[in-house]
Amino acid sequence: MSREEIDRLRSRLQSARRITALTGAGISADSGIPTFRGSDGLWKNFRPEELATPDAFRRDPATVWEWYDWRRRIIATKAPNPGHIWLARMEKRWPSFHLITQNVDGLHALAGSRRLIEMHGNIWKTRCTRCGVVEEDRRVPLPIPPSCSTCGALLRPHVVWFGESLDPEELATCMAWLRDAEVFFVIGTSGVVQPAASFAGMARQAGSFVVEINLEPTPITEQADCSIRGRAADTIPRLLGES
Ligand code: BJW
Ligand code: ZN
Repeated sequence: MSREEIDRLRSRLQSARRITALTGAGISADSGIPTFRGSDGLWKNFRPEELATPDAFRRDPATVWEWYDWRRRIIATKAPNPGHIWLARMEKRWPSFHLITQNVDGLHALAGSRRLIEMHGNIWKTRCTRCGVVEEDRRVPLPIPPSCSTCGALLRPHVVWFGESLDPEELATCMAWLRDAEVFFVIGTSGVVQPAASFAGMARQAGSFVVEINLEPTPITEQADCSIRGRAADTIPRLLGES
């Protein structure tokens, strides 16, 4: 993207009042957390689509928990990067800035974002398969498989797997935020997992100016008004920073 295009986008941001951003694994890749669909996303030759499902958990909860435990060990050593930090700062600069993330790593909250929806849940929470109690659990490593401190039944990660519904209230709030946005950012997502993959199209249809930030072209690219090729941790500060 040329300097003039960046300047035009920066001035559009200055005058915008309502901004929403959707993030995916690419923003946390800059903190050293593997993405899902790159070769670094593979774990013991399983694809995420084979592990992030209720069927896989029913068949073999220990293997699914081992994958989550592996990811928790990695995430526990990582910190928010300038991309997360600048998105958290946007809340202060724009009274109507909202953030939607597909990531379960908790790094946006750690960076200070509060007007935030973690639409696929949080890897640091567990949910009981019998009594449904949701608890924060930061043990690293976990005993595998972990069991409920209230009723003793098997715990599962408090995340949304393929074939499961998102929280309907949270989804309704996401829809309101994206329809309302004058500028809608789509950052570091491959744009293949629904319903998040449809958000850019919906925002555009509702009149938003859609800006994609990604290392590579994605199915979102053709729906975006502006597509920036680059690392999230460099590009976000470049767009929002003072210089
Ligand atoms: C960088 C970078 C850097 C790298 N800087 N960029 C309609 C049509 C077809 C199918 C469906 C449909 N509706 C529902 C479905 C089924 C399914 C689905 O979408 N399937 C498709 C794969 C075909 N969706 C669901 O089941 C969803 N549920 C639902 O819709 O309920 C209603 C319903 C149910 C059943 C039938 C119909 C309706 C739930 C989806 C839940 C997804 N869950 C996961 C796991 C969460 C827990 C966990 O983390 O373990 O969420 S899967 C995984 O993918 C995870 C991620 O959040 C999600 C998205 O991944 P993301 O973020 O895009 O990561 P990557 O790795 O794919 O991409 C990284 C990108 O970053 C790349 O583009 C890089 O280039 C870029 N990048 N470094 C900038 N430094
Ligand atoms: Zn229980």
